[in-house]
Amino acid sequence: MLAAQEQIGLRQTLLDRLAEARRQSDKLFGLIPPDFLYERPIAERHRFIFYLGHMEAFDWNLLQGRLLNERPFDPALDRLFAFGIDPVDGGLPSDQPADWPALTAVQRYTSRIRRALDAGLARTVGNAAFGVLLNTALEHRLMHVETLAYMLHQLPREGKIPESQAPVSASTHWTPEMIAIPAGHAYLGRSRSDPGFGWDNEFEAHSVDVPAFSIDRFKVTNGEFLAFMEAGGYRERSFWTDADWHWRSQQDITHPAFWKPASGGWRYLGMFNEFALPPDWPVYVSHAEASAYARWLGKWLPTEAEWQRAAYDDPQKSFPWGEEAPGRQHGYFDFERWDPAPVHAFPAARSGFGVDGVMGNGWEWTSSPFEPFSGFQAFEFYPGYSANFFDGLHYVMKGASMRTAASMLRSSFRNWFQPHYQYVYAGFRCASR
Ligand code: AVJ
Repeated sequence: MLAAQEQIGLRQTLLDRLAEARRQSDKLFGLIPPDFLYERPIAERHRFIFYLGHMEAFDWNLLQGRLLNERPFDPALDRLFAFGIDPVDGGLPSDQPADWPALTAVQRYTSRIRRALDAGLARTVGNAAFGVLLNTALEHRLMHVETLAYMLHQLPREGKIPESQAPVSASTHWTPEMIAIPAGHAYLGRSRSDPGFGWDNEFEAHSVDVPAFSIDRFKVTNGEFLAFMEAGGYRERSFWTDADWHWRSQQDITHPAFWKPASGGWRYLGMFNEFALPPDWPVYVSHAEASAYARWLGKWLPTEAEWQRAAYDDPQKSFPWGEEAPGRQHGYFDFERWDPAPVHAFPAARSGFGVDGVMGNGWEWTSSPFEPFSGFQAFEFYPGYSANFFDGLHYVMKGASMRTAASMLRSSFRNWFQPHYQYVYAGFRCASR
């Protein structure tokens, strides 16, 4: 049992972190001119206006009955804004802008909720679930701040108010290579006695035997991916699984979503402007495109266990590089930049085995379908968070992007997406024997 004083300190930290997460989501919405809030830049996702209501509705639906003993806030809106995950292949949402409440009504709803929540949270005392519930609310919001960023990325330039971003250092000499990882254990998951928060899918801690393999020292770059395209990779049936080929053909996918054909080459679609393709930035592609690239080279995407072993040679390490808290020298994450940086830019983040850039600058696809670890138990207060996606149709991503909050840089964090989704800030590296 924590001393009362310590408990109050943790409580205040969580309330401060919720306030900071709200600042991040407000900032994101501040970049979208009101006219564009009813747009749906990605066919599979909701319109922006949904997410504006959703983050508050989620907090209210989660916390009101459990911490505050209050009733539904506005039952119709609480329900309208309750759920917002991408449907898998086939089902696209068909709602129209007019199906959604006016902006002023949504804003009234969200500010009333914030006020009621804050008043209620200030009154709660000694509730054992406070920590896990607050972490759930604030990490949920922070994940949406990331998914909103890649939605915003797909809007035309007129649809966003540009922000400046840190410049990236000019390219220095570097050579892609593969690193040999000796056979050994990969340490996955987290234990219920570990300090700090983890989502349901992060439990339990366990180790997996991983045979020796090699892995790319750096994420695959735009320049390397261009060679695959020029070799006809998008047209070569044998590089693609049946489902991936079907998707590629049906949607006529011929290049990464962040690239745009131009006379005499390719342009890169940055968050706020476009420019010549940066050859040494990580390529962001779907799982299907990443897998085809790996097959072209006779390689594969690392399994979740292979990735974990390459990143963490020692289960005691908090981060691939050791114990130092994540900072500027380790990469871009925690909303530091809108666009990526060269794959070789952060030697300070090198893992014990010598693998570069595993945290930040883009998530990394693995070949592992998203599945529960042994000992998995869904959160009773959020049963579908992970369990709804244990369907063999989603793949684990590890690492972090420029738009991933620092709290999610923990080694046990698992992200996942469907394989035919090109819009996430997700790249990959290849593995081989
Ligand atoms: C864990 C990022 C895959 O956005 O689809 C947000 C997170 N779950 N609201 C998603 C999530 C419910 C989820 N990802």
